[in-house]
Amino acid sequence: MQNSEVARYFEDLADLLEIDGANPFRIRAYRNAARTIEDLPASVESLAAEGREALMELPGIGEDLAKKIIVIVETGRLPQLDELQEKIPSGVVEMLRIPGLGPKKAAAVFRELNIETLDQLRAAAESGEVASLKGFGNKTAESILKGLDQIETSGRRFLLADAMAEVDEITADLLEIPAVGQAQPAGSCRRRKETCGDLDVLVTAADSSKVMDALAGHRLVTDVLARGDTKQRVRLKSGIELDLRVVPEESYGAALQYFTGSKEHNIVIRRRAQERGLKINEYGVFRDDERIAGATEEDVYAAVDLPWITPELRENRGEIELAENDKLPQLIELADIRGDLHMHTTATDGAASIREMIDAAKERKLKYIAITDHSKRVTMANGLDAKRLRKHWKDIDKVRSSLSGIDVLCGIECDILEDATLDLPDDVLQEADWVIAVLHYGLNQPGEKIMQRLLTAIRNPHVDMIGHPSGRLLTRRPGAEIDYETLFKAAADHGVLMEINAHPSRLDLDDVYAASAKRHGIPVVINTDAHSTSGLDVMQYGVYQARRAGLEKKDVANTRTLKQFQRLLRSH
Ligand code: DGT
Ligand code: CA
Ligand code: CA
Repeated sequence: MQNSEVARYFEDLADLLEIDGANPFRIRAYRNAARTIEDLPASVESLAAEGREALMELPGIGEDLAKKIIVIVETGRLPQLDELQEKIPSGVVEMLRIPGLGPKKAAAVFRELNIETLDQLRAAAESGEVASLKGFGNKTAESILKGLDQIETSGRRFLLADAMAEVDEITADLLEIPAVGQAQPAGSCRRRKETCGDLDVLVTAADSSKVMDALAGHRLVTDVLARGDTKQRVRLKSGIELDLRVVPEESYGAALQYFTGSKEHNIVIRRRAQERGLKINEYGVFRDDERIAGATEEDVYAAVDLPWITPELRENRGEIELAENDKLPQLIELADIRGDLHMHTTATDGAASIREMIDAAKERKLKYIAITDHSKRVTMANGLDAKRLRKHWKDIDKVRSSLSGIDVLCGIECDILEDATLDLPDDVLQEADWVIAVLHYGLNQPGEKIMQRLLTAIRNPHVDMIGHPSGRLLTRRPGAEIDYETLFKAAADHGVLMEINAHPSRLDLDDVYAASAKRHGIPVVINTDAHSTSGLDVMQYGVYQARRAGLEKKDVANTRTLKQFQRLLRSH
């Protein structure tokens, strides 16, 4: 069972208890537990197998929660949750997503009007039934209808690459307006989170109405959802929504800090301010009524005795303690990358030839690459059998021997089959310069089977790296059920490297697991998995993910020279 699944039980429990009118402290305890479990680098299932004590070492997990976790892991159920679900239909829980409709109101429409689904709620709001409820009225009914429209699009998340492309274009265009001073994206986009719920942009401007008019008329924008003196919310053609905030220059740093988040990071920063007798908000840092900081982010952090913290780390996962002790990592940068060890050509499902990929890699200043086309199981992609693969390697060899300035490895992306064997025999793999093993099929198999497959690959002496370990596709499909603790232990033992696949819909390993791989001493390799020459440009997103994991240059194997890289492979 994956951590996120276990966490889900507690999130659902908290939602239901809220509708049921339970004690807020209890509700908060469950929400905190959900987050702790979600962010845990180790498998909560393995911890549960060790027993109650092991779980109780986790922050915020007491005896009661530990017992519940064990019950969930062992039985796949939580009796308390079952009871509440009997009592409260799922449609009522969904109502909590409607802005302005809290648990009390959701409970009221359910109990007084017998409404159990969002569709019934819409009908009742339109017919006037909702408005006639005690404490509701016409205004509430209208805002419920608006909220119902909104949640059709909300809850949806967007890939970072898409979100950044849009927010960067809009920000650049706003900066062209003479009235605008500074402008910058904030929120999850600035933190380079793998998916973004909405876009946040901050500007300083002498005349905010000019900025808002320009945004309303921007080519990417379709609707203005709300507009005030300093705030505007619009919807883009892509469906994502954008929050614009216009702030005074003297508040710009404080607002940037506040709206960059994460919320969890900000809560700790605010607490530090309180401990120092200060108040911190989006307008500045104040001692009594006097503003002591706010124009720049550096000033804001300095006011709470911290160095500036890079946005990628602002998740309250230990960065504040590191900053306090002057131990913030020197995070990897795109310019540190020397090689790209995962890409395809026309031999399988790539769009460019061997020669074109090599030339494109040289243009991007890469010093070495591996060409890693698919093995035969991937029939959709015209995967290579032993005979075609050997011919393909000969072709690569011909091209590389006529080239200078870049080294090219003859590689293979070899499928780990559903029956836990590899798609190509050992005598072929042995001839490769570089072997990536991956899961493509049977991702829904039970965790034990998945682990058996991954461990078989890791124990094969010819396998160098596990590619996109979970196989997830962001916003589309979850990854395989992996026990990462076991995976990383085995990889460390056998000297197998782990990939951060930089493709924007993969970013796999994710940030939490990449950090965990580092703790296990496993070098990570960031690769593009390019299927065309322009596919080589996504390296940056993999680097962002690595930065969110706190990785430094030395933690990433393909920052080394090819000689050092190959020595690393042999030493393992
Ligand atoms: P997203 O949009 O779901 O990908 O994530 P964010 O982090 O961009 O969240 P968003 O757009 O709701 O808000 C942007 C930032 O504003 C957030 O990271 C922190 C700050 N913020 C928003 N609401 C609150 C709040 O209620 N309390 C605190 N402390 N900060 C907030
Ligand atoms: Ca946001
Ligand atoms: Ca927002």
